[in-house]
Amino acid sequence: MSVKHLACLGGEPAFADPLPVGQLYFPDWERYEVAMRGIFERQYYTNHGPLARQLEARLEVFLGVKHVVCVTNATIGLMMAAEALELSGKVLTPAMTFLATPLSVARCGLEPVFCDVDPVTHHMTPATLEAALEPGVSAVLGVHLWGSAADTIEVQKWAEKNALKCYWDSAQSMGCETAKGLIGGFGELEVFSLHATKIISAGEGGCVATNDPDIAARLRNIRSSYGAGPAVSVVKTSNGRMSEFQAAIALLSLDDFEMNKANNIALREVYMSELCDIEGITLEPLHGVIASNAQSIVVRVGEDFGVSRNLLKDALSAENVLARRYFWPGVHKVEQFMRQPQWNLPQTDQLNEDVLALPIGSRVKGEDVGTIAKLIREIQRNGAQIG
Ligand code: T4K
Repeated sequence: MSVKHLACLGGEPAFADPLPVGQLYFPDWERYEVAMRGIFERQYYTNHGPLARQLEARLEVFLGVKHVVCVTNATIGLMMAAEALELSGKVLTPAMTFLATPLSVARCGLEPVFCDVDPVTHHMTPATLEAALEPGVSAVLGVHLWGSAADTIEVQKWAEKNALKCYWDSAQSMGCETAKGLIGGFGELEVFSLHATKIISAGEGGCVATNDPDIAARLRNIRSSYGAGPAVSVVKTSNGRMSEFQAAIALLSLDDFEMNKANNIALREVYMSELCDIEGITLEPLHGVIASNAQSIVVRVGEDFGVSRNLLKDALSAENVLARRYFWPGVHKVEQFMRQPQWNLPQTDQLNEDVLALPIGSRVKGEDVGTIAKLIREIQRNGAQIG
């Protein structure tokens, strides 16, 4: 594949079809068809059916927790979590996250308070939490990004010292492990996404993991009045149910987790060797994990690259390489969450300007990574014309 003539300078795109950043793995049609046939034969389509229950049992083993409650998506799971934990007032959470994190808090009538992150790991620390703590905070909502992890134990210790509840937005962290245990069993509960862009996918889906039977019972009663198990008193119920169709896809995706993880790791290695000599491009290492799902490739675009991060993104996009600025604008810059005086989050601001997620997952091949690296070099070489 030739990258002689960049598409942003009038050439043909290097890729005929878009290369997205998400995992976007779906099993072979034949396996999917068998699973769907079973649902149609049983004529049981949703409301905590046999496949949703099977998925919960398998995820309990996979995540090493006592209870998994499958839900429609992680955003709803996070909202149900705040209700199940009976939070009030303010929730302290990093601004370096996807919009769903603070939205889930605000949707429950709570106020998100943003903390900064460590510039190297991109994650919150006791020091960044301490700097942001203010009266009225009742809980910490931790976030793990990119297949890395925050220091769960230190964050929890800090939360306990300040008499705060601690729960985790682990939307991106399915199948990750820290030296202190699998992601899933930390804090009061952890919420995972099973969106199509994630390593285990239900197309659209999520789950909440907890070791606390009372929290699990509240979550099941908040999720639905159907198949909830013993009724317990909850403030509100909702509809966060996972359909049998979603559960069927997630079960097949779970079967193939190791294969998809190995594919991600192999692609990551190609990226490492292809990008290592490009001045101004740094592939962010994985932090805080002894095993990662490796589901994201995140680079920092430094000034010495010579082309701005935004121009690089646009130039790649013209080649059908759909790089993403996770997260831009920062959630603290979104109107709903702005404050006066403005949030003082210099490390998050910097990362929001520098970081770019590159394609990985089932649609990407090793040779594609070579082409992406060549494109990045070409874009750098032609910087004067592009900028
Ligand atoms: N907390 C955190 C920390 C999260 O990262 C997320 C979600 C959540 C909470 C909430 O989880 P969910 O409620 O979604 O379960 C994507 C994902 O939609 C979102 O799940 C994810 N995080 C976020 C980081 O990224 P977008 O809007 O940036 O991209 P999206 O979904 O439009 O697709 C990405 C690329 O893939 C595009 O180039 C289009 C392509 N694509 C996407 C889909 C879904 C396809 O080609 N086919 C597809 O079916 O949000």
